[in-house]
Amino acid sequence: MKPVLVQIAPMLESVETRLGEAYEVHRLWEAEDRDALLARIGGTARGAVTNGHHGIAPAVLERLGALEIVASYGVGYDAIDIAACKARGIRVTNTPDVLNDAVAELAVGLMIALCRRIPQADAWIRAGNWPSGSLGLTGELTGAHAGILGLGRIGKDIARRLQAMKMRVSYHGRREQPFEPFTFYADLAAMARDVDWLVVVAPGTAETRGIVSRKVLEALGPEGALVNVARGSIVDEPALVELLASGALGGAALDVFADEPQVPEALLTMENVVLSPHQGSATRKTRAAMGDLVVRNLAAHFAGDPLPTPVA
Ligand code: 8YV
Repeated sequence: MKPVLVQIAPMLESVETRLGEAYEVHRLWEAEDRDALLARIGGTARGAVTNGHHGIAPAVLERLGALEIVASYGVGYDAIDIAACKARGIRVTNTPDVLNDAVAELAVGLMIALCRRIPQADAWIRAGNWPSGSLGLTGELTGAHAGILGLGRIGKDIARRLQAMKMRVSYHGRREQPFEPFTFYADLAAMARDVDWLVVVAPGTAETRGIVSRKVLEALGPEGALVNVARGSIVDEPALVELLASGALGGAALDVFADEPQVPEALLTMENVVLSPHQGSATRKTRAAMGDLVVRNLAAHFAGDPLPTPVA
């Protein structure tokens, strides 16, 4: 008999096919009556598959009495109650490293898009404006100073790419990393004051909630820009919107938001903002690698082998 899995959110089709071959998969998000499905499989589902955005709701976790493992298709596990899983002996896995390049690439792409006004340029040509005018001059990344909030695995990949763009790179995090060739700031607001770009790539935790505060955004200032490829919860979003509108903050390139998929309406009409719908890891190659890790974690668990990438 195949082990029973509950799948909480969609994944790449090829990964779903592999899961279907090895497990009896129940697709929770598609169920007409989720309550009824949970009642039916609550006593037999040994695994749950989810993603970084959906995680697993406490009310769902509670209903799955036979759960042994939650395998998440993403690196961030802020939407999974790790303590509750640990208390019940439920293993949790994520997909670190395989998405570093894709997320770093998007971070740099958003910076170039914002700075060189690529979305505006594209829209301007499409609107037939070129024969009768000029788009005007833009800023440039070369020579500018970037501050990375969270010099973890993805943060380092962003930092290296920004160095290749001939930028100066500093960072703020819980601790100094003396072997990294970037300047450490113990104080986030002090770093924000000194840099042109503040790049948020820290994990979404209780500690990082709201640390990009109004004070930090004001320190970044009218010539500064915020980039967020991590979690919306890290930034005071109402303050961000207000400061962008007043010009007290220069610009923002955002892949993540506090209440996804809702985006503050005011941002939609702002010229100094580039928006992206949480696409950091969303490439065919990276999603396939993430899916492969999910499949391998589950297979290891059910074979009684060590988990490739356990969180808990
Ligand atoms: C994805 C992410 O949005 O890895 C994460 O933490 O936020 C993203 O890679 C998601 O987990 C994939 O569905």
